[in-house]
Amino acid sequence: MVDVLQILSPAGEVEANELPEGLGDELLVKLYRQMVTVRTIDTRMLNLQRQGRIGFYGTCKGQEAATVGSGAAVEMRDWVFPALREGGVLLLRGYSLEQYMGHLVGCSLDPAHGRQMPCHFGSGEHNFLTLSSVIGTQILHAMGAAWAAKIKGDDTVTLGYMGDGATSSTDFHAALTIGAVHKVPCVFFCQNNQWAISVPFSKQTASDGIAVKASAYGMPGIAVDGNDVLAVYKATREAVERARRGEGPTLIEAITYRIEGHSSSDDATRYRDSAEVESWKQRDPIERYRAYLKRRGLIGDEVDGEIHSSVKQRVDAAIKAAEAAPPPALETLFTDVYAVTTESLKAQYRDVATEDGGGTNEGAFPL
Ligand SMILES: Cc1ncc(C[n+]2csc(CCOP(=O)(O)OP(=O)(O)O)c2C)c(N)n1
Repeated sequence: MVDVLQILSPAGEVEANELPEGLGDELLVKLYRQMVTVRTIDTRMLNLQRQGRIGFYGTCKGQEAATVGSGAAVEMRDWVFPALREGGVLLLRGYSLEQYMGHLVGCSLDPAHGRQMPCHFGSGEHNFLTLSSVIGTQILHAMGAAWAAKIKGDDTVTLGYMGDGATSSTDFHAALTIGAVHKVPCVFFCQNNQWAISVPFSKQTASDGIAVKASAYGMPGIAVDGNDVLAVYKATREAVERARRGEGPTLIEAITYRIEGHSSSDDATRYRDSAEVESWKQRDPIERYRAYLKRRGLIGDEVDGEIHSSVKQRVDAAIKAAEAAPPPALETLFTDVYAVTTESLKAQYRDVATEDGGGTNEGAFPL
């Protein structure tokens, strides 16, 4: 059995001197606020989907520590290549709640102008690729971008996420092989949430976890308690620093659990035992971290209540703004195609604008 890095005990205690470097009081509380934000959004979004107000959603519930802890360990100049559940990392990087809700609603606040599958956030401005539903592809992209950075002499690191299911893809093999051979500055981060839709981890691989696979590729492999935000932060931070020093990639396996169904289209009660879900709920990453922060005196009931209510207010306001916003402007259908809009696209715009009266200025191309 491989050693699993853990800093926070299940009761939320930390041994003296075990706190990772660089984690000051402000960042400790920020991590908590961010985990609460992700949980609040997920709960609301699943409800909104059930009410028919958004089309599709996949939650990160249970995986907040793995997501937020790893996302906080990279710098803004680094690039993130998410898998399916890392929208919270994009929020950490400054993407607004209005953009987040706008994307889910598909309105004019959506930076993708409603032309992306819902719950597939991305933003070039935030060095964050679009969430990847095509399982495994982003692992190669993360490796390739890191390799490019190395060739160019940038000191940028890439963080490539994947689920346990993605480790069975050929892209995983290719990315880790090439990444280790060329010592690229990439951190491969596997969120082992025990299920790939209805396939349990025991059917995914017969190996003793994912981290052990790293040694065959020629890189360090770290197994970490994915419900322990401090351990996740430490493991990722060290891997990022190692990559930045030119020492090559690291594979991190965060051992965690997907509490909800795979997505809003899934009924997980069809294939897994509720007792298993209940046992993981007992290891809730937010409860555990809250116990630690309270014990340290960094938050009390009052501050905790303030965090929850301010997050709720901000989420409510963002939903309201997204639902009130108009659809994306008609001309974006044409202006988003090429850097410079061609004459034939301008002519098509004029036809459509005249036909449906939806253009900003009938007959004239707006840009
Ligand atoms: C290349 C490819 N194969 C199959 C699918 C169908 N599919 C969608 S999600 C999923 C499971 C993903 O599991 P995992 O990588 O563990 O991520 P998780 O959903 O658990 O976060 C599969 C097989 C897909 N989207 N892409």
